[in-house]
Amino acid sequence: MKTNRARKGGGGPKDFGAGLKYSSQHQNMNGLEEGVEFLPANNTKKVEKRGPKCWVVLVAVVIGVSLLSLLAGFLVWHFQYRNVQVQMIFNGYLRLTNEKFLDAYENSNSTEFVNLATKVKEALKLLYSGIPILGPYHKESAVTAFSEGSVIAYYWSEFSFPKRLVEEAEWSLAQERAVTLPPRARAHHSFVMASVVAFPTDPRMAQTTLDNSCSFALHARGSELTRFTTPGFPDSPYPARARCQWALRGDAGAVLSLTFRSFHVAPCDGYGSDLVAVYNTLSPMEPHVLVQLCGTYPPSYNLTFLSSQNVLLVTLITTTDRRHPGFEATFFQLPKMSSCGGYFRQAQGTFSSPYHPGHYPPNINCTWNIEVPDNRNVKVRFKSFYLAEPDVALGTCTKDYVEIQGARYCGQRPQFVVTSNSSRVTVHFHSDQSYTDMGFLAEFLSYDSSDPCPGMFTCKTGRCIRKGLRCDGWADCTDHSDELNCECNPAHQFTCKNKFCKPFFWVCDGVNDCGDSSDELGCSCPAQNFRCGNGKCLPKSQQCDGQDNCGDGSDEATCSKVSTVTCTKHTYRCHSGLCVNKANPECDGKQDCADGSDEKDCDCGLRSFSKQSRVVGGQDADVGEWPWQVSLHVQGQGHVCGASLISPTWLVSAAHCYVDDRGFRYSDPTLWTAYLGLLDQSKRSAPGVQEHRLKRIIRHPSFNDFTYDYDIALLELEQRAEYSSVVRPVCLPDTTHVFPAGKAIWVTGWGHTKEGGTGALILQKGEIRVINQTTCESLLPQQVTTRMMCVGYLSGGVDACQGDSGGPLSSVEADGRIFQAGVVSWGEGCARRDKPGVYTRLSVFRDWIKEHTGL
Ligand code: 4AZ
Repeated sequence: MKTNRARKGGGGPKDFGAGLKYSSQHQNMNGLEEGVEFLPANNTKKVEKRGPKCWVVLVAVVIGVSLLSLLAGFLVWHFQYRNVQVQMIFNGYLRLTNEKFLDAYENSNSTEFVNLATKVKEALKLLYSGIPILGPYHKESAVTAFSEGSVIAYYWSEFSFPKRLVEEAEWSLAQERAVTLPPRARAHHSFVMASVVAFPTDPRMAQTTLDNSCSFALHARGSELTRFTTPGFPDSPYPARARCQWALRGDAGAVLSLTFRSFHVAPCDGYGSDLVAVYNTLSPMEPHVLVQLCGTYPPSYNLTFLSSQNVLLVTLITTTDRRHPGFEATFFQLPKMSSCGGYFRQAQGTFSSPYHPGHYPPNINCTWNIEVPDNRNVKVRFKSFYLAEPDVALGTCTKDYVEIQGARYCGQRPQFVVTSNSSRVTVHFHSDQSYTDMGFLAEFLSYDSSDPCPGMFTCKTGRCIRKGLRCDGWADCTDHSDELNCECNPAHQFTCKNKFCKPFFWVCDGVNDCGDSSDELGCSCPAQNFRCGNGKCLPKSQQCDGQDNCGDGSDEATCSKVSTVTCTKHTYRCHSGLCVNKANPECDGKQDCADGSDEKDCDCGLRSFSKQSRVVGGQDADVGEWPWQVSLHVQGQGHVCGASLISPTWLVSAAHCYVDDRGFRYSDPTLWTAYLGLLDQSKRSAPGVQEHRLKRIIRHPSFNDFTYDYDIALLELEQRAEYSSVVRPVCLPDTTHVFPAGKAIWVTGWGHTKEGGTGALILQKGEIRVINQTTCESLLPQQVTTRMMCVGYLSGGVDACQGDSGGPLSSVEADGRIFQAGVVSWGEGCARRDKPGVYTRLSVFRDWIKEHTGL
């Protein structure tokens, strides 16, 4: 039940509270006057001498006064609170079973509309008058629209209830009712209303508050797209404090498909933010809402919604004064699906929820009966799965779900497999009346029951993995079943307390690899000691004392009180020359330096799309998701390397990209073209993409073409880049900036999607983790220098590859800002196990960058 209903009159809980307080104070004062006035406060003896009689009188008076207060309080509560009137608007719909729909009913100014609306209003009044909990409190009703399907009338009714009756009334209005009213004198038939229901309305969306200039009715034309936008889109922001609605209709028997093509509303920040809602009816009834949207969505995010009948209502409530362009949407009608689901009698195939990857419609049930050849079993693999609804507890699946073999699946799930022990399986999909999602894409396969994964290991989830991955310390099965019941190899594996096996070099590396921390036990320092990042033990008293006692700065990195300390190579130096004992204080939204220099030059590391999409079937990046990513092309060769934008004129890249090779002069800036704001290599002239020539290439003078040490270059653009929603700079980390082991970082690029493969057309993104430097050195012996860092997964799978070189490693830091942690440099192959990618550590080069660019 919402708490912010309109309150009529001056009553309500707040007033009640104040009233009670006042009356009890008043009573108390009277009482105290009698008891205290004659007793000087400092004369305790005198108090004692007055004896028990006086004391009893005083207590009696206080008790009496308290009782009186209680009684008064109760009366105030009874009259002011229990009887306080609460004004409520309910939105509802009802079906007129024996009326024919006329086109004129779509126009609320037509005589036909007005006549039928009057009849409905009278009927509602009559209906309410027969219900004791509603009748006396009904104030007014109005019909807002009619739609087809016999005739559906959408209406609102206003009530003014005593507060104590609200819940009962709400319940009563949510019950479906049918009413037959007797024929009127000149009418030929009775007036039959079925399915009369209503629900409390967000008071901000009550019809009475609707701005007529922002209320639109649109009817789909054939199967053509009809476009609509928020007022002023895209040149001016939508109005502040607006209440807008778009009533969308199609022909009888059709359903509607609505797509938001562009969506930029104020960021979602809880109740009170701007909100767009889509309803599967023409009334803003919460139980029929399909989606509530706020914030910004990149264009690649699927915002297509299907209705279950021929109407949809889109509403916009704005409570903020923030300036945002709003949305652009299109809709069209299509014939209602006669059935969904089906019969498959084949060895393999695919199926999906209706309209996938668009949002499936509400109120739908589909069943797929799958039968593979008799001697085989069947398994179903869900490749993408989005059946999430707000307020559904994980594992309960009470709303939308997929049911297979008695088990229900819902929510958002990574790829999973359901296996059947027979040649048949039935998959049932159910969506309820509210909130829809993108649904699922599934494939079914037949397998030999005696050997479900020929030559491979079968995870308990049904997935097949290479036999060599069993008991290797990495959970390759999502349920860890490949790492259960293992005999660890004592030569190179550590046995965790929970019996998992992990490589020895992960023990005491500061990362809980076992999951039960047993690999990190016994590594700690004695009591009252602090363990440095480099493993050294120090007395706790030396932590945060302003001295770098560890030698790696870790004892001064996380101190609750930021203070000015002696400068070391691990403390951040403010412009004033003073140092602070806080890790990564730059651009974190808090001023740590007295001169504010840690928060200066912070126009970096922010992307324009506040809402990032879920990854659907792959790792394609979204437009504007990595606005500092640059693609460097060489004449006649296309994309060769990546780079990152750090200012309007400077890019950071890898030195090895600009070394002359086999007679080709890669060091010549005139051969290169930089593409900024690019997502798809095949769309280099797409809107927003900027093409720039290079003026200068500065390779690091210490770059070693054999070891790839100092693999960094600065590229100067001939013309200034123009910042936009898809072109923005990344933040550069200070020399002292720490990207700790285990931190998740993103790598992006158009490089090969597998070793020896081909480059990607769409910018790819992959989430990888910072690997401890000692582990990095032991995995790539004699090859790693302090200018390099390993980032990736030792299990392999996600990595940079050929063509990603020069591109950025983007790390989301405090305050949501993105700092570049590294530059893609080299690796032993791509995505191999125990061979993470190697990156140029950018923080090492902060001063060198400043020296050459002034940044
Ligand atoms: C390359 O050739 C390359 N796996 C870049 C990164 C990695 C391997 C190769 C890391 O540009």
